[in-house]
Amino acid sequence: MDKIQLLINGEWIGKKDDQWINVINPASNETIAQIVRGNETHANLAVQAARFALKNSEWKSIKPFERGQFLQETARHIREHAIELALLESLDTGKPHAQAKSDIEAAARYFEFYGGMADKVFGDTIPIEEDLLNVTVIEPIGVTLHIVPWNYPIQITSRSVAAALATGNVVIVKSSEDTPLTTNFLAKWFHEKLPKGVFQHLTGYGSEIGAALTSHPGINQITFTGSVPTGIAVMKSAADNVVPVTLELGGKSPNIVFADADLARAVPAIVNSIVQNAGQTCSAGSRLLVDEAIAEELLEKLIERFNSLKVGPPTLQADVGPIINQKQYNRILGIINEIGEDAKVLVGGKAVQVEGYTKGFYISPTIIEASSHNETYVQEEIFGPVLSVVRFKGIEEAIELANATDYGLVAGVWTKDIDQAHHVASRIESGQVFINSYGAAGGVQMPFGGYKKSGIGREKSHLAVQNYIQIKNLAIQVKY
Ligand code: TXE
Repeated sequence: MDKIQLLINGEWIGKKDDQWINVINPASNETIAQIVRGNETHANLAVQAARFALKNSEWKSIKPFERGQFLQETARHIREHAIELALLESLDTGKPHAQAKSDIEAAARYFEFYGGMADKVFGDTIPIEEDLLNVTVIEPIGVTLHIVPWNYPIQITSRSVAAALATGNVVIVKSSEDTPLTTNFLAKWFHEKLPKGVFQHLTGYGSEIGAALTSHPGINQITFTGSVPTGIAVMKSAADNVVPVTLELGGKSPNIVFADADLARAVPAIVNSIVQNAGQTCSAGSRLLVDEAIAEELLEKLIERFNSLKVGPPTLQADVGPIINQKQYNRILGIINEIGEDAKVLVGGKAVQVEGYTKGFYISPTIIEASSHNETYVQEEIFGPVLSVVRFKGIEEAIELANATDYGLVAGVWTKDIDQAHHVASRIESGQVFINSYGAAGGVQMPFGGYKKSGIGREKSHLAVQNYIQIKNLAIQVKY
C-alpha cells in the first residue's frame, strides 16, 4: 500500500510509528493508501523552511522567464504521465476516467498558462511631476498556502500553485485527507526539480494541520477552496495576522431556461452540469429555473436522460461515479429523505447498489421538483447529483429567483433572444454567466470566483496572479 509522506524542507517525513490516516477509494470503500496525520509541529517546520527558501534559496534569483520555462516543463511532465495521473485521480475520487483525463489536461494547461505569464507581470510608470520617476515594482507576496478540497484535487492544486510559482512565491499545499494521490505525484516532481522548501506538501486533517497553517504568522497569503463555514474559519484566522485570502466556496448555480430556448442544446448541458463528478462540483448547475410554458417538455427530456445514465465505478465506464466518502453520502441521502411531501422526486433519489462494488457510495441522479424556492435543498449546496427544479413566469421572476440564494458563482441563461440574454446577464449576481452554454470546458483563461458567499477574489485567468504579488511604489527624484 502506498504510504504518502509529507514533503518538508526537501525531506520526506513520516515514520512507521507516526499516526497515519487511511485513504479510501469511494468506488469500493477499500483503503488504497495512507497519509501522515500532520500536526502543528509539521506546520511550523514547513513554514520555517518556506521562509528560509523565500529569502535564501536560488529560487529568489531565478529569472522570471526561467520560472516560466520550468512551469512549461511541468505541464509537459503532467501530459507525459497523463494516463497514470488519470488513473490515480479516478482511484482517489471515484470519478469516471474521461473526467479524470480532462482534469489532468486542465492541470497541464494551468502550468502552461501561468508559465507563459511568468515574465509578463508588469508594473506601471506613473506620471507625477518633472524630475520624479515613479514606478511600481512587482514582488512576490511571499509564502502562499493552498488548501485543496477533494473534488478536483490536481486541477485545484495546479490552478493556484502555478500562478503562485509563476510570480516567484514559495508554496505550501495542504491536500485533502480524502484525495492526496495526485498532489503527491506533483510533490515528487517538485522535490526533484526545485530548491528545498519552495514547494512543500502537507497531509492530515483540516481541523488539525490545516488550522495550524491558516493561523500561522509566517504565511503571507491563503488560497482556500471548500465549504462556506470552513472558509469563514480560515478567513477569521487569517485576519489575526492580517493575511489576504482568496476563497472559492461553491455555489447553487442556476440554469435559467426561457420558453424560446433551443432545448436540443440546453438538455445535454444541463444534465452534464449536475452529474459531472457526481454533482460534487463548485460550479454545478444544481438549480433549474424553467419557464412554466416549457416546463413539462423540458422535464420529460431531462428525466429520459437521467434514466439513461449509468452509475458505477470508473472501471465499469460509468457516467456517474460515487460520492467521495461515507459522511457526504449520508448527508446527501439525508437531504433527499427530508424533502417533504409537497415536493416531487421526478427521478432517482435513492442509494444505488452496484454489483461487485456494494460498499461504494453511489446515489442515482435525482431531479426534485421543489414545492418552493425557499426550501433548504433549493437554497443550500447539496454537492451530489441532485437537481432542484422551480418554474417561473416572466423574466422578472426568473431574475429574482436566480439571485435568491446566498451564492453567486455561475449561471447559465438559455434563450435565442439576444436582448433578453444580455438583460438577464447584466442583472445576475454571479462571477460567471454563460449564455446558451454552461461551463465552457473549464476555461483556464476565464476569471472564476464568486459574488456573495461564493467567495472572495478571482482564480484562473490572467487576473489570478494579482493574488500572489505585492506592489511596491518606487519614486526616484532625478536631479542633474
Ligand atoms: O469541506 P471543508 P468538506 C462544500 C460542499 C460540501 C461541503 C463539506 O458543499 O458538501 O463543503 O465538505 C480543509 N482549517 N465543498 O467537509 O471542511 C480540509 O482538510 C484549514 C465545496 O470536505 O471546507 C479540506 O482540505 N483547513 C467545494 C478542505 O479544507 C481546513 C469543495 C475542504 O474542507 C479546516 C469541497 C480548517 N479549520 C467542499 N477544516 C468547492 N468549493 O468546490 C477543513 N479544512
